[in-house]
This record gives sequence, C-alpha cells and structure tokens, in this order.
Amino acid sequence: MRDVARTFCLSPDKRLKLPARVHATYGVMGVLLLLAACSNADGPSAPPSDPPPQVSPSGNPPPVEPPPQTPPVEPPPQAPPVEPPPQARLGQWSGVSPAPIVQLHLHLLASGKVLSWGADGVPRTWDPATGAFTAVPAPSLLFCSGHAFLPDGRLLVAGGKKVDARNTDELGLPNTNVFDPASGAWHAMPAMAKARWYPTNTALPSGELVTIAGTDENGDHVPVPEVWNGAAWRPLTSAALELPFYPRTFVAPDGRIFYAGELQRSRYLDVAGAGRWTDGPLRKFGTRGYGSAVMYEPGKILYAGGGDPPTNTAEIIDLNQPSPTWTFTGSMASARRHLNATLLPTGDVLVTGGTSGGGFNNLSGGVRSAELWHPATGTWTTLASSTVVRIYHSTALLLPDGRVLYTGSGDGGDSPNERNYELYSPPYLFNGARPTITAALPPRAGYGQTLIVDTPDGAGIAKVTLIGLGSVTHAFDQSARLVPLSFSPVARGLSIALPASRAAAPPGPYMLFLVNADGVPSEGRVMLLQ
Ligand SMILES: [Cu+2]
Repeated sequence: MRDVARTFCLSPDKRLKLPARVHATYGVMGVLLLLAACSNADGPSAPPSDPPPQVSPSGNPPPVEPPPQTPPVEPPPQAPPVEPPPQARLGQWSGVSPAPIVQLHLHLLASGKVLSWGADGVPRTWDPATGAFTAVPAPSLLFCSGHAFLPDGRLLVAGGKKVDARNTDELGLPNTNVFDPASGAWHAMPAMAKARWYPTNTALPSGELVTIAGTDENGDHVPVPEVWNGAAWRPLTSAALELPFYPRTFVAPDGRIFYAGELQRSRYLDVAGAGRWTDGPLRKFGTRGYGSAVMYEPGKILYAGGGDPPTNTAEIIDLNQPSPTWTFTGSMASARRHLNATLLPTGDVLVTGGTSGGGFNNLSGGVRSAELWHPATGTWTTLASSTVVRIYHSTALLLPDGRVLYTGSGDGGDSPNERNYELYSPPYLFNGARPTITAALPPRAGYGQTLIVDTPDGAGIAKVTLIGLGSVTHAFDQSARLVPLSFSPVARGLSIALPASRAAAPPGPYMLFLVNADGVPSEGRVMLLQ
C-alpha cells in the first residue's frame, strides 16, 4: 500500500494516511481510495507558472537566470498489483445461526449430515445444504458419553449421564447405542460391564473399538477398558489404570493404543488378550487439562494448549521413530484451554476457541481468534476471529465442503448456553478455483487398493489426503486422523494408492480430498475403508 501511495500521490503531505489495520483489512478498497484521493479530490496539479521576465531600471542586463530545469521524469503510473482479498490470508467467519441445542457432541456422518447433542437429551441431525435440524431421539441420555465410528460408518456411543434427583455430575450409564446414518435410527446394543461418564472411544485396526476411562453410576473412576467386537464388550482385566476424563488416545503405527494425555506420562495399551499398559515417554509440558490433540499424519501427534493456567505451548511426537520423544513445536499466539484442534485437507491444523484465563472455565479470557499450525515449519498463523466466545463444551468439525462448523459452549461450566453455530471458511477457499472430482467414488474400498479418481485437474494436484470423519467433544476429536496418500496422474485423472496399513487408517468412514499446488482442496468425497 505504501508503494501505491508514493506512485499516485504527488505531495507527500497529502497522502491518505490509512492506519495499518485498514491497510490490512481493506487492501483493495484502500487502493481505490488512494486513487480517488489522488485523481479527484486534489484535482490534476496545475504546473507552476513562470514569473514574467524582469527588466532592470539601470539598463543593466538582468541577472542570468539558470536554465529552466526539466522536471524529473516520473515513471508512468503503474497499475496497482492485484492484492488477494484479506480472506485469502485470514479466512472468513459466517454470521451466527441459531441451533436448537448446545452442540457439545458433534459428528460428521457418512451421509454428509451432522449429528449433535447436548444436555437436553434429544440428539439432532443437521443438513448443511438446508440448515435444517431434525430430532432423532436416542434410547438413553447420551450427554457426556464417548463415541467413534464403526467400520460400516455407524457411530458407536458408549455410556452417558445418569440423572439422579440432584442432577449430580460424574454419574455414568453403561448403555451402548449405535446410530445408523443411512436410516437415521438408533439401536440399543448390549451394555458395557461398567457405566461410563466422560470416556473416550477409539476405533481399532481390527475393526473393533476400545472405550477407556470415565466414571461409573456412583461417580467412581472406571480403570478397566472394554473392547467392542461388534456384538459384545470384552473387559481388559489386566489393564486396570485410572486415567483423567476423556483421555487423548490414538492408534499407534504398531496397532497399540497410544495415550498422549492429559497426564504428562504417555503410555501404550496393548488390547490383545486381557490387555496390558506399558510406559511411554514423558511429554514436555505437565498436565494438559482440556488441551487438544490430533494425529496429523500416521503416527504423528500434535498436542496444543490445555492446563491451568492455560499454556500457549504445543508439542509433537513421531511414533514411527524407534525411540519416540516429545518435542516442543512453535507456540500459539494465545494460551488456550477448551480449544479445538481440527485437521484440514491441506494437512495444516486449525485451532479455534478456548480461554486464556485461569480456572476451570474463564469466560473473560475467551479467545476468538483462530490459529493455523503448519506441520512443515512448526509455526502458527493467526487467523480471523469468531463472533462468539466458545470455551467449555465447544466443538469444531471439518465438513466435506472444506468449511469448519464451530459450535457449542455451555450446558455446564457457568458460561452462557450457546445455542448457535458459526461456519469458518479457511484461507484456502479464497485462493483460486478448486480442483474437482467429476465422478462418484465407490462407496467402499479396501486396503492397498488402487483408486482411480476422475478429475480434469490431475496434473495440478500436489497432495491427496484421507481424513477420518470427526466425532468431537470436550476439546478432542475421538475419530479424525489424516493419512496422506501417494498418487500418480492417469488419463482420466489420478491413480491413488489407498493405505495398506490398518493401523495408519483403522477401518471406517473417511473423506478423500485432492489439494492443488496452491493449497486449494477439492470438496471431500466420503467413502468407507474396510
Ligand atoms: Cu462436559
């Protein structure tokens, strides 16, 4: 912008002084304002008129005047560079739309709809195409349950909240409920051995699913994990370990469960037989209460924020290494607790919401700016700010169209019940045309298969990513993970190699994205990997 001012405004003192924020925010408009200020407001500058020749009364020749100076040759005005819109750097938030509930459990279904529920008891589906919510009553109260997708795309929900006369917190239910996105119906399944409030579900490479931690119907911690085999639960009786609520767990490259936190000591759980825990490395930062963790590539975990007072630090580990250790990556601009980390099609990680203030759920410390973590550099970029402060019970979910649904906050924690949602469009939606996928993908595909994807944009594709459909609550996605895929151009588009490892990508529903050299993703196509 300064260059434009120098080129077009002849008089420095008449330059339109725009504050830096205006420059940043209204770059293109600023150019227009400057052009207007220079060409219209001042009018074209009249050339200075020469004084009349002087005659000396004495008859002496007039003093020799220096020859008129040629005015400096000004370069012709250059067309101002076309600046990308600010959204191309910062992304853009939608307005705030009403929701019937606090959407504190939030899931992307294979149908493309979003399933959510809060404390009110009746889950809803939401159709991104129409914005309509539809009630889908569940067999039991799912508030504070654990959840992850099964290989066939159904969602398994473990536990929930037992309501007593005093509505006491921390009382669990043993119920197992499965939601079928195809029929929109819930099915009650055999209950767990123990009730659970605040457990985490993790889908396993075998197609089974493990649920870990939580509190039972009396509010006592449940130390024994249980494995769902599709029909019944199997307690891991040799793997009793008391863990804090909603453990941040992932499938490691060797197929074991990796516990990343909240506690500082990470651990591995082998679910074979009666189960067994072994110690893993210590994280750098202490307890990351209500921090958020994601597996941003197979075996690679980012763990950001959390703690009390909240930290802005983040750390990473690569479980593919022979002796994995946690190391700090770049720190966020803002300390955050109750944040959400969301995998994006590009492989970057979006962080939204949370609070910088100390205590359990500090409303006045709410952080509205989003941040983006770049795995290649370990650095963060600060992005645009949401309208609503979302802290405890906030959620964020990547949609197939590449936007992020941002909602929840409230239903506990002494902060407002935010019955509304916002949609964040990341910078990549303002950086040029999107690659397209021109034919339907098969609804299911197998490990190690080659997938031909029809696209006219194959030559410009720089990355292909597979992302597990999200299932989010309490600052953690129990289901999403990102797997980069190798690919090569073919006549119709791209030949893509699906994962060979069930540990890298446990069976279940995924979105496939094509990302071009400018970092612009296609819309995601949902398929089951089985
Ligand atoms: Cu809660």
